[in-house]
Amino acid sequence: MSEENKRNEYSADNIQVLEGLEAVRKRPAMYIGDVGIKGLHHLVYEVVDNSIDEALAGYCDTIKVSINPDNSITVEDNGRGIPTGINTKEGKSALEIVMTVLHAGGKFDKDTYKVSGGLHGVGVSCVNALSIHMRTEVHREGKIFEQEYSIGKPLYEVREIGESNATGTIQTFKPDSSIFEFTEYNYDTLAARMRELAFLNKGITITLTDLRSTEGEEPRQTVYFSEGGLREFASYLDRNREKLINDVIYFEGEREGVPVEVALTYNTSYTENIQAYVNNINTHEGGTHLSGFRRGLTNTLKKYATDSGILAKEKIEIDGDDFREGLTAVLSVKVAEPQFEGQTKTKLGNREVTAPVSQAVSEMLAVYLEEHPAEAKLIVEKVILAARARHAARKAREMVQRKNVLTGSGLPGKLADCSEKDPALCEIYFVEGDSAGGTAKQGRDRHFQAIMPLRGKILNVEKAMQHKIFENDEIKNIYTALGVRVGTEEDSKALNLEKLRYHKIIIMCDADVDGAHIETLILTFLFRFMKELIEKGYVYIATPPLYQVKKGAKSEYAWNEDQRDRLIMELKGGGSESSVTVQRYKGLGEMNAEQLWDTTMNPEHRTLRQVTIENAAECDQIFSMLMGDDVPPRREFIEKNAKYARLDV
Ligand code: 0RA
Repeated sequence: MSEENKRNEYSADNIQVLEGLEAVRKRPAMYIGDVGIKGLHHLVYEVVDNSIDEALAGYCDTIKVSINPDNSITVEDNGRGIPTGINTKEGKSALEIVMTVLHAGGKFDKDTYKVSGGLHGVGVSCVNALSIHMRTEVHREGKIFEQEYSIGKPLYEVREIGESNATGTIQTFKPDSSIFEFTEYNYDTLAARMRELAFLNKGITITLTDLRSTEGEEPRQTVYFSEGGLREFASYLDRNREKLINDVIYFEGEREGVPVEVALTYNTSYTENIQAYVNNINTHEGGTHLSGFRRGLTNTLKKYATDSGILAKEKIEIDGDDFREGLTAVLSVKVAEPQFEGQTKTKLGNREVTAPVSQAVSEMLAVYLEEHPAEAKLIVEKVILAARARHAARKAREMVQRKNVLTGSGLPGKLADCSEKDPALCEIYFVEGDSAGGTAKQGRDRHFQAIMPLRGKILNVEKAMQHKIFENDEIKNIYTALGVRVGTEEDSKALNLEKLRYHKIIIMCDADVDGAHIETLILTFLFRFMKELIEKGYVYIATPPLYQVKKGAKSEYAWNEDQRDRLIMELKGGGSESSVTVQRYKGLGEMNAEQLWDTTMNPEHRTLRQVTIENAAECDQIFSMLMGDDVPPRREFIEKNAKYARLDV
């Protein structure tokens, strides 16, 4: 190849590189999911993932993450440092290539077992492309190197700036505010992920520090470190539940070349909480590894129950679900080339993973049951109880359904339905109390808005057995109005979503403590029995205003104290103070139909908060804590998070 050709090829490559990062900026959501609060935090996870990979390769044990005063992020590790030498093919520093070429992350080190992927694994160059400024510092070979970038483009060539006898990589980036809807980081969101990563990768110390506005105070800092890995993760998830057995049953090893780590325990609740991870990514939608887990669990418990003779007396048929009531488990597998499927790409498709996981679970469980007959008996008895409850629940449900057929339309009598029939255009408001329900009925646009008043506190599903849940009037009203089935025999989690009658399900409660409680009760029911509705983004919370500020015929609404005070100032203008009146709304009932429409129901003015599941492991725990038996942690949480608890679920 002539010199000339080589040059051309080089520049062609160059153009492609530019196109690569240009594409990231043009369609950021394709690379990081979205440009909202989630995507913003995703950038951090992406950078931390690289340090975790270095730790998994065995070269790094400390990662420090800081939120800087300007909401930029610094991630520092003590790994080998990204190589800085000139890459002969590209004629550029390896560091520059890692930072500016799409998917160039692990290219230089094929021998190490690199397992990042799925939602993450888009590479640090994506973060760079979406940052108004980024700086990388590398300590390596006794020296310190640096390079800076703006929207992914190097500001200068990699340069040497000093000497160092340590090794490691320090990445600092500031997300581009012209790309992201929000640029303010949430400590608790990052903390939940760092905690999760520490449990999933035992032995790594991850420190999170918030360096923003802490006049006079020490910066907020949390150090995450787990010696026991998933064993400790399972205990952590169950920390507010009552234990059925004292132990966490644990396995770590490799089966058929697949690294598997799994921990499980049982509590006295009726809910199942299995968190399954592939390459440190929570696979909400399950997949082949989860099937393996379930198979291993069911087979081994069934065999034990049969062999031990406990089952012989029972004339009851045991179902797969029965083995998982009160189960808390964490499963983590590493897959070299994961195939992620499903709506949110969080379902593992690799068939070869099922058998190794099933084997691992069977082995560890068989050994445990053999060695702990007293605990084994407790577990089997709980399974039998679950089976009995399930049979009772089916009977109750059949009764309800038969009754519904008799009443004609099958819709609850209290539902004020809308006239539109296309679910995509329809909304349903679940409204606290009959009187607010009446106001909402008058205020709504009946073309597309349906109103379903709920009387007082609905049943706390976290504390009730299944048959009680389906017999409860308000719960019945919720699921019959929605049109979807819950808790079928085959699979309690598979909703018949094609029957869903509304694509916006809006919970509208008073803006007070009782309202918050009812909101949480409804959300708990939806989370436990209709989780898909939340996952698909159909569930919203209405936000009625807290204040009305009035002067003469002029009236404005405020949703918080700042807004209220600003309105008072505005309306006062030069006029006398006494002419401005402030009304504090204690409940929806204090608004008339027109006010309710204007502030809370009119799509042009209202603010709906979409309910999302940010961190599945934390979410389960928050619901069990909020709704469970143990009062002190609940009180503590509510006091600490009074304003945010409802936003974060
Ligand atoms: C490839 C090769 C080597 C290190 C890394 C990647 C590396 C990348 C990141 C990203 C954040 N922290 C990191 N630490 C290391 C080293 C190859 C060698 O030294 O032989």
